[in-house]
Amino acid sequence: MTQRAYIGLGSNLANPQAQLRSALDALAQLPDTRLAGVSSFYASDSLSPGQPRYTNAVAALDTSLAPLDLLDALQGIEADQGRERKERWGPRTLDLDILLYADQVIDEPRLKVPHYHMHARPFVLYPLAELVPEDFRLADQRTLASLLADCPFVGLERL
Ligand code: PH2
Ligand code: MG
Ligand code: MG
Repeated sequence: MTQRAYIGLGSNLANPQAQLRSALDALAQLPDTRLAGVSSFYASDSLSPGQPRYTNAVAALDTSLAPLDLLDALQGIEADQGRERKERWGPRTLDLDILLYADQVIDEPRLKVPHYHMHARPFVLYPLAELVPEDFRLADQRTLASLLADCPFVGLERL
C-alpha cells in the first residue's frame, strides 16, 4: 500500500544546496516511491554552536517501502553523498530524516517517528507547512498550525 511520508533534508558541508538537489534526484529514483512535493530551501544557523550554517528542506514521498526499508534507502543516499558518522550532531554533507510516515507512531531502536524535536524546529515546521493542508494534524492530534504558533520564524532565511 502506498503511504505518504515526509522527509527532512539537511546539509551544512560541501555546498549544501547542491547536496540537497542531488538528494532530491536520488529520492525521486527510489524504488516503489514517487517524489510528490518539495518545499523551498531554508538557511539557518546550526543548533550546534561553531558549525557552518545549514540548508534545510522537506520532501513529500508517496512510497510503498515499509518504514525500515525507507530508512535503509535514505541511509544509502546519505552514504553515497559522503556522510560520515563520527560524532552525534557533527556537521554533515547530508542528513535525511523520516519526519512522518502516514499517521504511524514508530518506536524502534533504529527509528522513532514522528522525528524527535521536529515539533519545535522552525527549519522543519515551516518547510513542512508548504506541503500539507492548513488543518494538518500529527499522529498525536496536534495541528501543525498550533506547533507553528509556538515556533516563531526566527533565524530562518527562505532561499
Ligand atoms: N540538524 C542537526 C543539528 N543542528 N541545525 C539546523 N539549522 N538544521 C539542521 O538540520 C540541524 C541543525 C542534527 O540533525
Ligand atoms: Mg537531523
Ligand atoms: Mg538524521
